[in-house]
Order: sequence, then C-alpha cells, then structure tokens
Amino acid sequence: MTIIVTGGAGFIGANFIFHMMKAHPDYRLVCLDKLTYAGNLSTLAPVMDEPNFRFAKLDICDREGVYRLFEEEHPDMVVNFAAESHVDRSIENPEVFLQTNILGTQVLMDACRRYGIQRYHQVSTDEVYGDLPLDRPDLFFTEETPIHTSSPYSSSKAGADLLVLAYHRTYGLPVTISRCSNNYGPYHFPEKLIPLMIANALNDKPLPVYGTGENVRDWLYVEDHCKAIDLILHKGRVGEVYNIGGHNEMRNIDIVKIICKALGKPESLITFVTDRKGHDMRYAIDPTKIHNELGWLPETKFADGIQKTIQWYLDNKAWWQTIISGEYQNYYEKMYGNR
Ligand code: NAD
Ligand code: TDX
Repeated sequence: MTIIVTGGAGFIGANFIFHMMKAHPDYRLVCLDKLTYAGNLSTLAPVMDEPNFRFAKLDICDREGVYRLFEEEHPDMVVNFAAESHVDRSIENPEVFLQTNILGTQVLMDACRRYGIQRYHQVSTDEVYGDLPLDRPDLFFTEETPIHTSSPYSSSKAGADLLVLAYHRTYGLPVTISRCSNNYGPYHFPEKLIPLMIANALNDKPLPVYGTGENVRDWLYVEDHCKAIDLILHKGRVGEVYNIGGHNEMRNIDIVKIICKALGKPESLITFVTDRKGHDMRYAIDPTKIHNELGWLPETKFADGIQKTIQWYLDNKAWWQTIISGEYQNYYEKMYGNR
C-alpha cells in the first residue's frame, strides 16, 4: 500500500505520518509538501531516512509535478492535508487560500482520476458549518448541518468539500471527507492559539486574547484525529462525510488561564485585543456517526493532552524558537503591532 500524504510537513500531516509509520510499518508513505511558511522539514527528521518514506517538495497546484509523482509512485490512496490553514491570514490575504485549498484539491483529484486510486481522502474542518450561538449548548454540528461559512479560510475549505463530493457523484471517484474540530499537540505552528500562548508565556510576553475570550472551540488531541482518519481510510464508506470531535468545548480565556497555571506565569500577562473580523462564537461537533459506524472514540482527555503538549513545547524549544525568529516575526508584527 502506497499513500501520498500532502501537507505532511505541517502540524497534523506530520503527526499522521508518524502514526501511520507505527501503525502500518509495511506501508510506503510519500509526503508531498510545498514547504510554505507553515511547513517544516525538520519535523520529519525522525522518518526521513526510513526506506518506506519519501519526501517530495511540490505544490499541489503544480499539475505536471503532481502527475509525475503519481507516475513514479502509483499511489493506492491520497490523504490531502495540504492547505493554507490560518483564519487570520485568510482575512489578510484570501487569494492563496482559494488557490491552494480549492484549485490544489482539484489537481490532486484529477491525478487520482487519471491514474486510478482506491481512496482520495479530504481532510476538512468543522468551520465549514459556521458557528453556533453561546446560549444554545444543546446544538451540535452533525454531517447534515448546512454549510454556512464565515471566513475566506472556511469558505475555501467548504468549496473544496463540495468539489470532492461532485467528483464522487460525477466521475465516481472513491472519496471520503472528515471534518474535525480544533486540534492541539506537538508540532502545532506557533501562530495558533495554544502554541502561541505557551511560547509567549514562556517569554513573559503579553497573551493576546481576541475580544472577550468567550469564544468556544472543541479541542481534540492530534493523535486522536490521526487515528480517526486511519479508520476512515480502511473502514469508512466511500462518498461519506465523517465528523470528528471529542465533546471537549472550552472557552479561549479558560485555555489561556490553564496554560498560565501550568507554566507558573501570572494571569496579568493576559491582554484583551481587538476581536477577529467575523469571529465564530462556538464550534461543537457531534461525533455520533464515526462512533457508531467505525467505533472511534477519543483516547486522550484534555487535562492529560494539554499537559503533554505543554511539556513537549518545554522539551522542544529549538523547534518553535527557530520558527519564531524567522519570517514568522514579520507576520507577528503585522498582526499584533497595532492591535
Ligand atoms: P498547517 O498549516 O500546520 O500545515 C499545512 C501544510 O500544508 C504545511 O506543511 C504546508 O507547507 C503545506 N502546504 C500549504 N500549501 C501547500 C501547497 N500549495 N502544496 C503543498 N503543500 C502545501 O496545517 P494543519 O493545522 O496541520 O492542518 C492540516 C489540514 O487539516 C488542513 O487542511 C486544515 O484545513 C485541516 N484542519 C486543521 C485543524 C486544526 O485544528 N489545525 C482542524 C481541522 C482541520
Ligand atoms: O492570538 C490569538 N488569540 C486568540 O484569542 C489567536 C491566534 C487566536 N485566538 C482565538 C481565535 C479563536 O477563537 O483562539 C481561537 C483559536 O484560534 P486559532 O488557533 O487561530 O484556531 P481557529 O481559528 O479556531 O481554527 C483552527 O481550527 C479549525 C485551525 O487553525 C483551522 O485550520 C481549523 O480548520
């Protein structure tokens, strides 16, 4: 079995490669990644020299390059993690989100049609469902919830999802889609909430909470997400969408306070800053379908996962400090300089 994993030098893709190398040592894994600002080859160092692993630096929008890779590797499956993934960046510059997230998905699926494939899996997000009100804790996103996006990022992911389902219906492409809630864990890029707050707290810098910090996200440990995708690839029904989430809703402000406490830092570092434009209030996944059909359940409780994650950032300072000192610094100034 050969699997092309796109975006495998990013947060979830890299964790997925590590999971698959361990769970299926007889598989060949080919990581296709453009290495944008969010891709980090050093993350893949532990598997780089494995005989059943290959890294190919490639843009998913590069049709010729993608076709060439398919001719060389004859993949049985493609798992598409490659995407522009940061909502704040999509508000600043939507275009690259449409290019990579929609047109790149099309190129990958065209390659699958041309060369044949057992499965094309699209890694999507709960953000395609829009948001839920804070005063309706009884409401959750199911796979039937209408698509109702808020940001250029979520719109581009929803566009890709619709295209994936259209390729299934029109061309019979054997697709599956997973829509997961917010992930956290090792190798999370330090522009996202949890790693940003850990890094800032360790540097005694202000902790910029958007708006009042009451927005709710449904957090899942990244390894649980990877296991769910593995299950969908092997046991999921073609043409189906599966929601992934662990019923772990938390307010942003409470997450930041947990991080302060774990690191022994004062809550006075918390600084409320201008809210994100169009900021979604609450995400909450109903994972009944994947539980009933595939027997998936999250294994890591948030209380344990967040401590493991904080410890990982303490033990791997070189990984995130290199990122923060580079191109990311310019971005940081632009986003937070006058906020
Ligand atoms: P990330 O930003 O950490 O990594 C994205 C990876 O894709 C990087 O390695 C980058 O170099 C690569 N990439 C970007 N554009 C590319 C292109 N044109 N060609 C090839 N490679 C390209 O993202 P992540 O947080 O790991 O998210 C992975 C996927 O999971 C995304 O599709 C995202 O929408 C989805 N998702 C993320 C979360 C989350 O909480 N992070 C939750 C649900 C779904
Ligand atoms: O500095 C910050 N301060 C802050 O209050 C940052 C970076 C974020 N926030 C808030 C915004 C959100 O309510 O924290 C929450 C989480 O923000 P992000 O980490 O940017 O994640 P989110 O916007 O929820 O999107 C994430 O989950 C769904 C991923 O980045 C997406 O790729 C995924 O689809």
